Amino acid sequence: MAGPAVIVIIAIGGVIMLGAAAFFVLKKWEKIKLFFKGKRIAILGPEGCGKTTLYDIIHKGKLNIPDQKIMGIRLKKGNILYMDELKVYIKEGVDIPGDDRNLNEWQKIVMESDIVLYLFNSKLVYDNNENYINRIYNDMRIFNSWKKEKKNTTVVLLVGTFADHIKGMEEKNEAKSIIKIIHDNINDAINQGDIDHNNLIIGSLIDEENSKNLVLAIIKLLYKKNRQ
Ligand SMILES: Nc1nc2c(ncn2[C@@H]2O[C@H](COP(=O)(O)OP(=O)(O)O)[C@@H](O)[C@H]2O)c(=O)[nH]1
Ligand SMILES: [Mg+2]
Repeated sequence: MAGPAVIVIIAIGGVIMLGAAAFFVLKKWEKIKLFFKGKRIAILGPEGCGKTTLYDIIHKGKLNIPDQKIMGIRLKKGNILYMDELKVYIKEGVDIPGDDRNLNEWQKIVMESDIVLYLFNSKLVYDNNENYINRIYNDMRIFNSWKKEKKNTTVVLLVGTFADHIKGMEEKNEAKSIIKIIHDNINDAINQGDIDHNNLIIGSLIDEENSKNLVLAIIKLLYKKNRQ
């Protein structure tokens, strides 16, 4: 069996191809560091969606960007991005249990963060799993009610993981229609959370290569958003 290769990480609003996000982040690394310095990031989401895995990468990860030619420009060999240079305060992913337990704790975490990375299993959303989608909807509804109440400006990014479990994601055009289905399936949740429709990234944490691309896509999206 061929190993999983999810080579496209897609953000609504644009396909972030393998390499393109790496190129962007490498080029802007100094500015990106300035942007992220001191930011408080929380990783939340249902159990098993990859929070601890992502935390480990952002907390202490090293992203090795291999020698490659992108858009006609050859990157230098041996570029390593050290994630701890971002100097973010990152809260290890906390499981949101899907019921009303610990609501005060979630509220505190959401309200005290500049950025919330809300992870979810994109395969379950793609399969239109009603319970799972309702649950995301509910979480977004609650987040939004807190945000409104406190006039809070926390940015919520929806990060779908487990794209490697979806057949067809390794092919660019097919991946585009898959992402559209995922987007449609959580459209109500996005609206309920009053979340920017561009704040949706789908990828995988199955291996180093995929994780790297997902993290780069997250960094690129957050940085670009800030520049708008
Ligand atoms: N195939 C696949 N496995 C993943 C992905 N993300 C996380 N995992 C695995 O799922 C399990 C749960 O991940 P973990 O980070 O502990 O999830 P948490 O409960 O949200 O902290 C671990 O065995 C991970 O290696 C993914 O995108 N694809
Ligand atoms: Mg965990």
